[in-house]
Amino acid sequence: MTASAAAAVASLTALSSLVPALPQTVTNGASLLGTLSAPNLSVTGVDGIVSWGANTVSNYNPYATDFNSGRGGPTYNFNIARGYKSPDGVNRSVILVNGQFPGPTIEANWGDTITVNVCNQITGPEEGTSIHWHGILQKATPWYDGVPAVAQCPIAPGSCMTYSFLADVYGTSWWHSHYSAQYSAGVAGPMIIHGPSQVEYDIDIGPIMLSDWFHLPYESIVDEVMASPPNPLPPFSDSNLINGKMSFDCSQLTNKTQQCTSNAGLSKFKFESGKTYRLRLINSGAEGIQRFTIDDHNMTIFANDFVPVVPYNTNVVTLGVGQRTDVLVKATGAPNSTFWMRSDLSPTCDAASHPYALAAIYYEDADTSSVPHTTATPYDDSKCGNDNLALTTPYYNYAATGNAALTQDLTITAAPNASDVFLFYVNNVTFRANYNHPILPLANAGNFSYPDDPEWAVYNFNANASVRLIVYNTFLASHPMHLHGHNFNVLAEGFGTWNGVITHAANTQRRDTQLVQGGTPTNPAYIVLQYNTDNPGTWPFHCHIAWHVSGGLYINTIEQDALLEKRVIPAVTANTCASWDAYTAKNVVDEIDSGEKRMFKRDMAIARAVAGGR
Ligand SMILES: *[C@@H]1O[C@H](CO)[C@@H](O)[C@H](O)[C@H]1NC(C)=O
Ligand SMILES: *[C@@H]1O[C@H](CO)[C@@H](O)[C@H](O)[C@H]1NC(C)=O
Ligand SMILES: *[C@@H]1O[C@H](CO)[C@@H](O)[C@H](O)[C@H]1NC(C)=O
Ligand SMILES: *[C@@H]1O[C@H](CO)[C@@H](O)[C@H](O)[C@H]1NC(C)=O
Ligand SMILES: *[C@@H]1O[C@H](CO)[C@@H](O)[C@H](O)[C@H]1NC(C)=O
Ligand SMILES: *[C@@H]1O[C@H](CO)[C@@H](O)[C@H](O)[C@H]1NC(C)=O
Ligand SMILES: *[C@@H]1O[C@H](CO)[C@@H](O)[C@H](O)[C@H]1NC(C)=O
Ligand SMILES: *[C@@H]1O[C@H](CO)[C@@H](O)[C@H](O)[C@H]1NC(C)=O
Ligand SMILES: *[C@@H]1O[C@H](CO)[C@@H](O)[C@H](O)[C@H]1NC(C)=O
Ligand SMILES: [Cu+2]
Repeated sequence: MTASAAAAVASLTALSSLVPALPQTVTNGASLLGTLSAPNLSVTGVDGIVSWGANTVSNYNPYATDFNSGRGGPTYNFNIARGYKSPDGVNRSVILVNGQFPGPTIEANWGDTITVNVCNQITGPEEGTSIHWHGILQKATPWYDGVPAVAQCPIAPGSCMTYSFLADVYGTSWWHSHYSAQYSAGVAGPMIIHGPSQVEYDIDIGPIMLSDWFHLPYESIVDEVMASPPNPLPPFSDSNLINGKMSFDCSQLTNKTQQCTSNAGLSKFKFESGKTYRLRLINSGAEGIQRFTIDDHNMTIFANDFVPVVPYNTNVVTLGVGQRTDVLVKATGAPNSTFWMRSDLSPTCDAASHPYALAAIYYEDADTSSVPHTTATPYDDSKCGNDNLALTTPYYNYAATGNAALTQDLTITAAPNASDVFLFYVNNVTFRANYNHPILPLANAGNFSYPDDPEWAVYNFNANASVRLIVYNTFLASHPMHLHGHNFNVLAEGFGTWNGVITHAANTQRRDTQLVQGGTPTNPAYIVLQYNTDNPGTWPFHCHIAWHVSGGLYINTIEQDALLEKRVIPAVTANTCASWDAYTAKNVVDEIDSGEKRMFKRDMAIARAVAGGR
């Protein structure tokens, strides 16, 4: 712990009471998350559906069952607009859905159809947007995956788009903007799909979003990331939030002109002695690996991402960006007790100025403004990766089916380009989005030739029935690698060259995001992933660190191209391109960023002005 970070935690624990200095509306807008009024979620699903129909337990395997409840599902309206919020007491410009930070929680039952009307009301300045439903397979609707330049054009300023998709898997996830690093400005929220559970618990305490936080607008961070030297360091996050809340010590503020209030307020949770709780942990941050602990309490992990696992006990949960873990916690404290819940941006793995997030847990007889005096659980911070693969076994067997039909090596490198801008490369290609020509409609029309090749970074796997990705990371920091449209089996991880040995070959770890550790060109770190290409579509595979995506650490995969050509894409996709084309015809686009981002000239002017003031 650095001296200043320790001092910040000490100043909180030294308080005589935890009374927030700012109202919830100023820190989090219309969101209730992190307050004692946040509802517990129903343990019997939306509308109290306790029985999952005629499904037998083996049919609960979400990856072997195409389950449609046939009962429709919820509709949400998302209005995306700029605003100002002070989640940690520092007032900054944000972009929010319905004025909420974190954004609204989507809740549905397994097999329901989720409909979301998304309207882009981002002005001053305007920019595009698009929402990705992280972890949803989108087997019936690959065009609703929400990645601009892939499944659709960005939703143009002033336009709306309706997404409608099956809740085809169940568990804990989140939705977020996939336009550049826009989600780190606040465009993200939980997505809970209720389904069968292999464990029992009394209370579902709901989503717990863990996110690093920056005091600058995301555009200026992207600008810094994409700038030529002297800017060799990654951007350091300024805070760490639990459900969008943490208190920042204003004496630590680097930009003294920013409006800051100390003791803004922490997230609070209620426990009742003797009960068992379900916590849904989500790393919704931009960069950092989170280490989640609760003082004097152990946890039982029973799902990773959308994959139920054989329960195992731990005292720390590690989450790379994009990952989720469901845990059970036994409320073993006395009725009058209080404890700290903590999430640390890993001191070993992350670039964080104030890495320690705190929230308070109050048992039923405790005073809910009292300050916990408990001690942090020590943990092993040496591995910038996930729990060892040998620890994790999917609850439903989903072994990789033998040797894959196609093996694709993917080597991650990082280097300055000819203009001295530091970029990431996968097999020597740094990705650049072309928002006006998404590859899904092109592939559907039989067009697999890309005018700007190789920068669209497309891997067409054709009709190969399964694919094995061997990802070698020669960069010193780890990457949370996320595949859309699938959960993959994780066959192995290590350093050097994979020797072909599979961990738990009969039933390997499985999820949609997996950390590959940091490596070097001579001793790269690797992960070996395998999946069946049973989802004709265009599926991005990328690092989930916002700044690394901006730097081009991203590829597009196409699978079952012949089947994809036979599908009928609804007009809504073409409509996004019609309005985006009309918008960009009137607004000059300046391509300063190699990732999921095209900045407009005036965004750039603002970003440069902000950066210039430093
Ligand atoms: C959630 O459940 C806890 C019991 O664990 C209870 O004390 C609390 O009041 C509930 N929260 C709400 C908002 O009902
Ligand atoms: C935050 O800053 C904005 C822009 O300066 C200002 O309009 C808003 O009132 C500030 N918020 C608070 C709570 O002071
Ligand atoms: C947590 O688990 C460890 C290992 O099983 C055990 O030693 C420890 O006492 C447990 N702590 C609590 C608070 O239950
Ligand atoms: C909690 O209750 C125990 C047992 O009655 C008592 O010893 C302790 O002082 C109480 N603690 C607080 C914070 O009230
Ligand atoms: C990338 O470039 C290096 C250096 O030119 C070369 O050795 C390597 O084979 C290339 N890798 C791929 C996958 O093309
Ligand atoms: C394929 O699409 C690209 C991008 O829109 C276009 O430039 C090219 O002409 C198309 N090729 C064919 C054969 O239609
Ligand atoms: C599998 O992929 C390889 C390499 O891209 C390709 O040559 C082959 O045609 C593909 N096989 C099928 C059945 O599509
Ligand atoms: C280097 O990358 C930046 C950012 O993507 C781009 O603007 C610039 O044109 C690139 N330089 C060269 C020589 O390709
Ligand atoms: C400092 O904060 C002020 C007020 O939010 C802002 O206008 C300015 O751009 C910031 N400067 C830097 C260098 O971040
Ligand atoms: Cu990365």
